[in-house]
Amino acid sequence: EAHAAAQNERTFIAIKPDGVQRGLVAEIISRLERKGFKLVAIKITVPSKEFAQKHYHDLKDRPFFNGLCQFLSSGPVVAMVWEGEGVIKYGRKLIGATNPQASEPGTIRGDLAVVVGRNIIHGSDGPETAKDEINLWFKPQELVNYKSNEEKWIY
Ligand code: RTP
Repeated sequence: EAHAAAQNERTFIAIKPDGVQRGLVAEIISRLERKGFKLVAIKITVPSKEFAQKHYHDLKDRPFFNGLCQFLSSGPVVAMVWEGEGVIKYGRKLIGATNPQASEPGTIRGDLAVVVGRNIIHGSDGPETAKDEINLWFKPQELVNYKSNEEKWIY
């Protein structure tokens, strides 16, 4: 009760084209759902290259930027917003280190991916990027507010 505001924290998580093509959508959603986080927005979309460049604008000076944007726009992406206390930071913990060779077993990338260029999933790295990425990928009316019956057992 006292932490009601904290429970409304939101992050942007996307299953990249490799994760979708490999049939890992349900597996990934399941892990976030079983943890106790709440899905408040979801869609499948093929982003344009321009859109991918906007999403990854912070990385525009990196050598892999072009290939990364090319890849993100190469097929369907499952874009989601997840909600819950600590979801930004713990979401990244569930996802695992950027390079799957360094991701711990038990994490999404540790269990399901092998190389950094095909690491199947993205998660916002902080409150500011979470806000920006949610606004980039979703219209406000695509975010759904609801109470789940399980919340009183999670919090
Ligand atoms: P993400 O944003 O996708 O969750 O990844 P991250 O914060 O863990 O990593 P970041 O450094 O922001 O990199 C974004 C994505 O770029 C690709 N990448 N490729 N050396 C490479 O070829 C390289 N380094 C990064 C990865 O797909 C990474 O997730």
